[in-house]
Amino acid sequence: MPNKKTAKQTTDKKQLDLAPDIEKAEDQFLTTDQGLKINDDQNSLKSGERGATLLEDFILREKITHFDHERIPERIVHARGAAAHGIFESYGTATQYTKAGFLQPNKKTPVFVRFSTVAGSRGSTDLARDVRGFAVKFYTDEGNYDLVGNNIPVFFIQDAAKFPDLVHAVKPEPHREIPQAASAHDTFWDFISLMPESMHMIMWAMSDRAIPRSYRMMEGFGVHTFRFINAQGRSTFVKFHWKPFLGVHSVAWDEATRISGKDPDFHRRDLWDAIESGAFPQWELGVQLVDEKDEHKFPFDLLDPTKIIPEEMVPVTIVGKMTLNRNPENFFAETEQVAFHPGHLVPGIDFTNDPLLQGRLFSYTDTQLSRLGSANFHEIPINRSINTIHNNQRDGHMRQQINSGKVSYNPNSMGGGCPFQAKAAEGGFTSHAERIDAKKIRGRSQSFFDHFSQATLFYNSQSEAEKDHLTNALRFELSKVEIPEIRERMVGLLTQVDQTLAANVADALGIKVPKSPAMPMNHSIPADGNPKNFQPIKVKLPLSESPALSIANLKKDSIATRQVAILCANGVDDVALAAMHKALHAAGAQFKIIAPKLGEITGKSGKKIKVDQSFLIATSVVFDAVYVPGGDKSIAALNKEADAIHFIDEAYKHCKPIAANDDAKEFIQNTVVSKFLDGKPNEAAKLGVILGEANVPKNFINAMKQHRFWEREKQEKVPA
Ligand code: HDE
Repeated sequence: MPNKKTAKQTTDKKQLDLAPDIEKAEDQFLTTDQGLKINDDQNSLKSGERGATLLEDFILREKITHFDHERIPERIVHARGAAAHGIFESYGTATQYTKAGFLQPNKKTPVFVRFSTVAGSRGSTDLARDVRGFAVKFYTDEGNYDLVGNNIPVFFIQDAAKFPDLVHAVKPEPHREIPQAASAHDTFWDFISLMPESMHMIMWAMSDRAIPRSYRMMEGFGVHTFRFINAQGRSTFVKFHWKPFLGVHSVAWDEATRISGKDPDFHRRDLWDAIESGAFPQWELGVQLVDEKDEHKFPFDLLDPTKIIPEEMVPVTIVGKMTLNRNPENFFAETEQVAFHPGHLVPGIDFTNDPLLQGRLFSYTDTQLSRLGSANFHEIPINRSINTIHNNQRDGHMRQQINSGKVSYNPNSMGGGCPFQAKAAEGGFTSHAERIDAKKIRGRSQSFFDHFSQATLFYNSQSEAEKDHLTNALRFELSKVEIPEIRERMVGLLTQVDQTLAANVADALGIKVPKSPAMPMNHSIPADGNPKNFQPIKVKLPLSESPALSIANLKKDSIATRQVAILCANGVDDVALAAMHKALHAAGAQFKIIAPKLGEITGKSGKKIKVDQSFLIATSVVFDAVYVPGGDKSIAALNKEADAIHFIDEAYKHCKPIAANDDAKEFIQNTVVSKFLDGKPNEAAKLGVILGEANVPKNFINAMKQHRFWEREKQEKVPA
């Protein structure tokens, strides 16, 4: 596997140009911000050794003043994130639909990608049940193109006017700033229960997609319908998809809550470590294309951001591959200061009239002005275009560019007419000349009023385990709601998605399923609107299930980068351990040796083995699978470690593959595994527990490919 050095070498030259201001302090003197060499950075200037500090100490004042101003406002949403640099390689499969330079054959374009949670603050946990942001900045030769998407292909609301309401509802309640990074509270569900248009998104947000195993194992979506424009000016509707090479995987909710305590940086660390180890995360970019003439052939509106186009109706065409191969040098300078904007376009891509998208086009520049503090935020290294900038914009806070000459207007003769406008043939951007003939109104099309059919499609498409998880998520969230009327209204809305789902949720809440939902269902009505005209309608979709919506169908035949915990102590069977090591390494998985103490252990044959973690800090929830090799002394030691027994119990509870050699049996008998599977090796194997002597590594790897054995959840609850 390439190491960090190779990773840097593979980086495109242009990527390095993006950060011309990287400061390396090696072999340099300490200086003030004015370049003055500092002689004493340990003591302030005083009137005598025990005297008061002097106001004159400009070195101290500069240091503390800068420190006082180190923080900038966090993003109003998507505050917590992690990012990486990479490269996008175009396959050139969409050239008949778009003239975008970065999508032409074999074109390579540097990218910077930021993943995020939405509701939590900068310091909140990675494992919140939440939508994940998936924002990609392509540094193209034609200017920056930002694909600012999420890991869920739809949104809560249809119109940008409702965004501040949605965000106020989900953020911590204003009187006491509780809860952090969680939607499980009154104000969120109060709003949702009055907004039936959110029901499709609620299905996704309560599904396993909202608790990903890794940023590297999520799909990404552009959400809105955009347009591709080809060289002849023809427009084709397009929806963007990112498909991860590692498949799509989630964690269990109970596990997510524990990771939040044990390692709230779990996703951030996972992304960083994968890149540092040379296991570069990869996605393919796919597009769903719809001819303009087919705009109205669907039973839903392509402009409605609460709808998908099922992949079974319009297949995804793969157009390129993205590889993340370089971690940022500095979190603040890059991950924090990067400014995305869905309005950063290149020729060949354009907007549609999706009313959510249209509102976003205003919001992103506006928010950067207060967050980054200046209209010159495009000059921050991470935001700079690799295409040179020439225009007549001048001055402002923190201007970096030194514009020479006296001409800063257009048209001009004194500057020879420069900079020139570019003809379309020269790459000048022209907006798609969409025909518009309409009255100016505030309103919403009736074609946006079907709020439930795709929610039902999503629910029906889930596996049994996913349905259970979704039901339990709703039970959990609504149990946290304190006002009974909100819970009842929500169950009423759920009856419109699926009766069994509504009944199962109602049961946990100790309430009856209402015969019909509270009326009016929709409270998003203008003052002069008639509630009757705002009732949701139901359309018939041409399919009742979409396999592409279930992550159970999105596994890959691989265990690459999976994390395995190996529990052992002095006297471990190092021959079995070496065989497992070899097999896991060959399959691309990674593992850690966990023992009672740090340092080294000695194997049965006298071999020294380095310990990676002691039971003091090790926790099963950050691993994908566990292996226990035999060795009498090692097993006797593990039997005395309550944390080792808990490790297996917890891994079993979270449905992870577990393997143990025959001579580790005595230890396994002390764990919850024996309660369910003692004397039933065949049943054990079906449930991802590999016990035995022969083929343990091979069977373990096959079990790991399944990721989780959710069938175990049907058993009596595991008290771990
Ligand atoms: Fe955003 N959104 N958003 N959003 N959004 C922001 O911009 C906004 C929406 C998304 O890693 C903000 O720079 C409005 C949909 C991502 O830096 C802000 C509306 C989708 C990120 C903003 C939406 C997104 C943001 C906050 C409804 C998926 C993080 C900080 C009209 C397609 C980007 C910032 C990053 C960030 C506004 C809805 C994705 C306030 C008004 C739909 C991934 O400008």
